[in-house]
Amino acid sequence: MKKALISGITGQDGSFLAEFLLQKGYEVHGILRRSSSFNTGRIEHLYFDEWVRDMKQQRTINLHYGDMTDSSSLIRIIQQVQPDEIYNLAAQSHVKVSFDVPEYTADSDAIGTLRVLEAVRILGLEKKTKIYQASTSELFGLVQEVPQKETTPFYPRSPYGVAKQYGFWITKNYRESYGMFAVNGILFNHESERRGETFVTRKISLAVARIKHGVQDKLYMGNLDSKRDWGYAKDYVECMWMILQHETPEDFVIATGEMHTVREFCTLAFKEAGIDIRWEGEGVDEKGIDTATGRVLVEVDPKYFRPAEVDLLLGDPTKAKTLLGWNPTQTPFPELVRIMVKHDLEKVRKMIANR
Ligand code: NDP
Ligand code: GDR
Repeated sequence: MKKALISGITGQDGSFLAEFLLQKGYEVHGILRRSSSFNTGRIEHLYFDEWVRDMKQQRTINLHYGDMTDSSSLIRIIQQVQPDEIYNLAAQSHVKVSFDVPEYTADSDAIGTLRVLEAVRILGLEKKTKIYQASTSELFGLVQEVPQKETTPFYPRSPYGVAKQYGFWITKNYRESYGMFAVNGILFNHESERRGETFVTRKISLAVARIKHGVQDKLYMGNLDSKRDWGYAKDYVECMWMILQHETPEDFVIATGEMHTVREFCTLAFKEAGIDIRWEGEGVDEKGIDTATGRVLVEVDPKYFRPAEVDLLLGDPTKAKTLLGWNPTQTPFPELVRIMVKHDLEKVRKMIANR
């Protein structure tokens, strides 16, 4: 039985990847960081106490306390688990927040990656353990070419992007220096019903659900013109695994090849909830108005603007399609919006019912 270790297992991608690997028959281990409140909400269904495990004969995940900023914990966990595959997904992953906590972001996202690579080397596991590094389209930042592919030059635009650029290069450097199977998936934005609530798509789907159920008046947004290549997270974790199964260690862009504005996401999300909105005004004065009632449902609040913005991201997934056989259009954009809004309408409905 193959063993996989996932850092960031409690996050959006980590939870989907854990499910995927369990289904593939892996023994799955995850790194859990200490938190004063529960941070296992996305993986509770995969994690039972020992006695429940025995009773149900169910395959479960194994959790280990550790932190990306703590080398000793990473070395200890990797030594204990002796993983065949490490998926390094843990990160301070919020771009705007990285402007507020740049040093911590560099520590966890850049040096944290180095710590994982070094731990594997210190433990002499270079030939046994394959490493997947969660790289990002934020590396392209101020885009030098449209669409972006594996050869497009990087120009990160945030402390997060800069930290992830270090993570990208140190992964490649350890591959070239020590012959390790250490690879980057350069993933474009991917969303789901498990997406963190402060990322734009989930912020919208939750607000739409609350507005529909009458428990929120308005949605305040940042840059509505921003364009992203949005895919479904569940499809993307499969590709992480495929990248590690490829015969040679290579970096891959993973994207849908389709781009939409934040405004389009909003319009479609409201439509899913049966609300048609039209847009009036420009810049900070732009408003999304309910065409049926004339109520203002969306306004712009400059506090959500970023010191430096990434205006557009559009990926070219040709390499992943050709070499890995990955299908980038499994979940088309309207379907992604539908999944998220449907989920949040039900979530808010239940919340109200339980009051
Ligand atoms: P999330 O923010 O949902 O999850 C991040 C995970 O990292 C959580 O499990 C979090 O723990 C953990 N974590 C954060 N800091 C530390 C730390 N210091 N030590 C240990 N664990 C830590 O991110 P996603 O699942 O969306 O993304 C996964 C990875 O992929 C990230 O590295 C992200 O930067 C990258 N990425 C994401 C994309 C996307 O569109 N989703 C696109 C491209 C790259 P906790 O639950 O306790 O907060
Ligand atoms: P991003 O995702 O920065 O691309 O990083 P996010 O959803 O935060 O922003 C996407 C775009 O929407 C604009 N925007 C807003 N964003 C947020 N969060 N809140 C708002 O109110 C809002 N209004 C407009 C942003 O300015 C931006 O242009 C995500 C993360 O998952 C990273 O970890 C990952 O590496 C990249 O995607 C690829």
